[in-house]
Parts: sequence; structure tokens; C-alpha cells
Amino acid sequence: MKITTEQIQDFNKAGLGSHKENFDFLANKLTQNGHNVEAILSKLADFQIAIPSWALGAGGTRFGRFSFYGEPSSLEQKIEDIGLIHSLTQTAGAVSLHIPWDVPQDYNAVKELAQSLDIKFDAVNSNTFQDQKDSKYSYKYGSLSNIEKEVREQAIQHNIDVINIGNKLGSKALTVWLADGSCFPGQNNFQAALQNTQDSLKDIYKGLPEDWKMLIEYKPYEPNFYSTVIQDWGTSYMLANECGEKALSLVDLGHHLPNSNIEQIVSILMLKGKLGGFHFNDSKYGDDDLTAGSIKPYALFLIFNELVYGMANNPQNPDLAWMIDASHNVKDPLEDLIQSLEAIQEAFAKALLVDQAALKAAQLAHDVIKCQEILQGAYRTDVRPLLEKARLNRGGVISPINAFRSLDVRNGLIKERGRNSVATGL
Ligand SMILES: [Mn+2]
Repeated sequence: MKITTEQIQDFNKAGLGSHKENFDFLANKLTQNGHNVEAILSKLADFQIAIPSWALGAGGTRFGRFSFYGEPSSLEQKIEDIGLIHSLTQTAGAVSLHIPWDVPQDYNAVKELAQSLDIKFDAVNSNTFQDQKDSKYSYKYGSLSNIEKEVREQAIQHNIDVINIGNKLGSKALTVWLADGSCFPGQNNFQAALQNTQDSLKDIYKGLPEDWKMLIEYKPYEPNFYSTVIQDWGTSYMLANECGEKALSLVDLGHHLPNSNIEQIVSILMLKGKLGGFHFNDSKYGDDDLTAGSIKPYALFLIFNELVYGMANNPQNPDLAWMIDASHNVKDPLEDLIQSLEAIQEAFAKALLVDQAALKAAQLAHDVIKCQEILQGAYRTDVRPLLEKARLNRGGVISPINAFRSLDVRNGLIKERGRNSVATGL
């Protein structure tokens, strides 16, 4: 299934009048306040967010999984789904593959398909959190941190294999998320587990092509509930530093204990030139994997405020890999991803409106009230007409969710793939 340019133009017709009215009003106001609207629009248009190959089907919990029907059952169909979202939103121009769930059968065909849909291959993700049916050793008691050398070697080799697969597709980064840890006190020796992990990561790093990055994700708990080997940004930063310049930390919004100051973590990592990537989602309690911006939109804005500041002021920090890492348990995955993309772009646009010079002046004057007024002034601006305009400029639709529904995309997919096709993934 593909959405044509004619369908997009047809859909847009009805909304163009009111969009123009709203956009002109906002653009005038922003211009009067000294903003360069064209520059903001071009930053929004360039901001592309990768969709992980595991997020296109129904997610689930350990209690159950409820299908949405017509799910993509092959890598090609997953890329087609991203193509559908991208054609509407114009902000999902990349896919992040999970190996071994999505190993390409025909590399050229997969590359051509992605290219035809304007989709790039972002970071590739390794998986040593579960056993594969043909693997010799089990990861039950850890992978890169395991006390058995053979198990570590198998896990290292898997990561090297993932790099090789990504290399054939044009990826430039490997993301390592390590589930290793322990469920009970005394189960592991903390020092041995960290040391083994460090040595294993160094071995993987040796297999990294020159122009690649290794992104090290952290998480405080789950699936292990007493300790996690890479539990926080400090541990990730320490491991990345030991590996070398191409190793960087990856922040997943859901991988923090409640009320962690994630914007501060982002800021410090960028100061140190060690923030490599970002996984977007939202949560109330832990790694809930909910739609970005659905619970704490102000926190998302504050994080973007630091990202925007860092991208402008920290040349020591490399370009970032952006990805949505969410699980779709009750919403249609494609609609949910569209909502996340919108929330991310909205937070980014608002952060671009923060008057950095005025904020600095207010900080120097210790004018705490003014500091808050500046941040909240940007946050309270309804930037949706900017998002609409950025999408329209690139050939997308005014309202992606409404278009998805009015084009009846899900039923089209069910017709094409059958009701009971199921995606691999979480
Ligand atoms: Mn993640």
C-alpha cells in the first residue's frame, strides 16, 4: 500500500484555508518578536526521526498481546509501513533495524525499497537479551557481562554480525542495550560484571568501521530487578570513555527512575561531547513505552531546550541519532507513531522559540521569575501551524492522523495482508 501525491493533495484541499490563516497569524507574531520563521521551518523539515522495526506491530506485556490486524509480517512490509507514516508526516525518514528479528533476505531489494520511500538506515540494534533458537550458549545469566568466557564471546560475535549487516545497508551506528544484571542480592559480583562488560564492549569497538559510532544505552531495572550492569548515564559514560571517541551514551527517556532530571543529563553529556543518540517515549512509572509527550510534555520541552542549546553551543558533541522507542498496546501502532512524531516536533519547535540571549541575561541578573517566563512563554506558544507548514513544504499532509483515518489506511493494510498477519518484535 502506498499513499499517492494526488491523495495527499486531495486531503489537504479542505484544510488549506484555515491552515493559511493560522500560519500567517503565528508567523507574523513570531517575526515581530524577532524570530526567523523560515529558519525554524527548515530545521523542522530537516529533523527526521527513525522508526524502529519492532514498533510497527502490536506491543504487549508479559500478560498479553492484542493484535491490530494487518500487521507487517516481513521487513519489507515494515519499511512500507514507515513509508506510509513518512509520506503523511514527512518526519519519519529512517528505520532502525533490530537483529535478529529483521535480518534482510535480499539486501539490494530492501535498500531499493527504502530508497524509493525516502527512508535511510539508522542505527542497528543488537539483541542479547533473549536466546536465539540456534545459539549454543544461553544469556539467562548475562551476555556481555557473563562470567563464562564462551557466552561473552558469542555475545560479542553477535554484535559484530549486527555491524556487518548494518554496514551492507548503509547504517553508521550500533546501539547496544544490555539487559544484563541480577535479580537477587549476591547473585552477581558487581565489579566482575562491569569489568567483563567493559572488556566485551572494547572487543566490539575494535570491530567498528572507521565512520561508525557505538551507542551505549542504560537502564536502571528490568528485566533484571535488583541490579543492572549499565544502570545509569554515569556508567554508560564511563564505559564509552574507556572504549574511545566513537563510543557514546544513548538516552532512552523511559530508562530513568521517576522524576530523574533527564534534561540535566542531556546537557552534561553534550558538554562532554558524549551524547550519541536519543530514544523517545513517555512514562508515568518506569519504562512504560508510551507515546512521546503523552504524560509529561513540559519535561519533553525542557529536554529539547537543552538539546537545542547543545546543538548550537557544543560543537564537541557529534550529530545525534533520533529514534522513537515505544510499545503500542492499545493504540494502532501507526497512529501512535504519528502522535509521537507530532509531539517530538512540537517540543522541538517550542524549544527553537526560547530566546537564549534573553535567558542568559535573566540568569546573569538572577531574575528567576524572568527565566521561567522565557521558558514558559515559548512552551505556551501553539506551534502546530509551524508543523503543518513544514509538512506541507515537504509534500506531507496538514493533519497526519486525520489523513490516516480518512484514507482508511488500516483497513487497506488488512485487505492487503490479511487480518491475522503478525509482526515480529516486542
Ligand atoms: Mn531504547
